[in-house]
Parts: sequence; C-alpha cells; structure tokens
Amino acid sequence: MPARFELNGIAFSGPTYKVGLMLALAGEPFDYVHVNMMQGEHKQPAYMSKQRFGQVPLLIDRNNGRHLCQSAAILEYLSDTLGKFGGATLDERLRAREWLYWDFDRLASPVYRARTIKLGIRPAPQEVYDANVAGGNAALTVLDEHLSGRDWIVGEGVTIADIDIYGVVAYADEAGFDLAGYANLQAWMNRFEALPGFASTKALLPMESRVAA
Ligand SMILES: N[C@@H](CCC(=O)N[C@@H](CS)C(=O)NCC(=O)O)C(=O)O
Repeated sequence: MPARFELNGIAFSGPTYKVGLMLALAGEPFDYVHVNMMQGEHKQPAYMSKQRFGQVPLLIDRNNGRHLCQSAAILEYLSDTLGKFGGATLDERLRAREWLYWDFDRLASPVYRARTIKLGIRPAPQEVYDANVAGGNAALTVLDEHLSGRDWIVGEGVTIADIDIYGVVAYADEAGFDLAGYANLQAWMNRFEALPGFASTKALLPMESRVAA
C-alpha cells in the first residue's frame, strides 16, 4: 500500500525539512519527490496547480487528496490530522502558534538568508550577510532566554513550535552562527535530537525522489 503522504521538496530546503521532520517524529512514512528547481519545475503549471506559490514544500495527503503548502500551515494540519504535537490544551496550542509566526518573522528569515549567502546560493554583499547574522542572533537570544528552565518551547512536551524552530536552528551552524553562547538552546537541541524518529536533514531529504520504506 502506498504511503499516505507525499512530500515534494529539495534537499537544501529548511521548510521542506520541517515537514519531513514532523512526519518522521510522528512515525509517518512518506514518499519523497525531488522537485527539479534548477529546471524551473516549481514554476510549471502542473506543479503550481498543486502549490499556488510555486515553492517547496508541497505535501499531498493521499487519504483525502489535499495539496498543502507553507511549512507552518502544514505542521498545523499534520498536528490536527494526526493528533500529535499540537499541545496539551487550547492555551498551549495558541502559544505554539505564536512561536510559529514569530519564527518566520524573526528567526527563519535571517538564518535562512545568511545560509544562502554563506553557501553562495544567493551571493550578497558582506553588510547584507552581517545584518542577517545580527538579526538572527537577536532572535536566538530571545529563544535562549525563553528556554531557560524549560525542556520544550511550550508546555511540558514537544509541539510543532519545537519542530518548526528546530528546522531553522539546524542550519544555524552552516549559516555561520556561533551557538556556543546559547547554552539553553544547545541543551534543547540535544533533547530534540534524542527524540524517537528524529532524523538529520541529510537523512530525511535525499537528492533524488525516494519511495517510503
Ligand atoms: N514560507 C514558506 C517558504 C518556502 C520557501 O521559501 N521555499 C523556497 C525553497 S527553501 C522556494 O521554494 N523558493 C523558490 C521560490 O520562492 O520561487 C514555507 O515555510 O513553506
């Protein structure tokens, strides 16, 4: 029987990793479809009919034919439909959602941008890189302070806030951030990486399409 979920993405994509990570932690096998962005496959009508923004990730739920885009919205959908990582109460759910919005507003943008500059994917002047590193460090400081005395970002268990934010900080090193001064953040990352089902970016996102095991 084919896997319920089909994740379309590319190997270097943080937002794609977030979705793959959620599925892995939830114990949901998924088919992975490599989108050939070099050849502009993500801007072709066939792809855009399923992903209106012409981006990765795209998640297809074969149980109901839904096509889903925007990683944070996909995490919320998966949490709703699988009944996992949504928070123990309505208040926790609301807090988790606040962190998802905060992430894309304050953390993901500078970290992902610094990474694409550092790796030469999107070259930019040094001052642009420096500004992104400064913005990223400001957000990492907020996160590190929040994690003082806490195991997880919201409540007593893992939520989509942890998954979403891990899918950014996993790339911080590659982006040129020094995490040594963020002790609470590092301890949280270690806890997160010890979760059953956890997998690294490389393990989850191959360079080619892969059918679920
Ligand atoms: N906010 C979106 C961002 C998705 C995104 O930026 N995807 C990139 C790859 S990492 C992409 O598809 N870029 C091509 C484009 O925007 O045309 C999400 O979280 O899903």
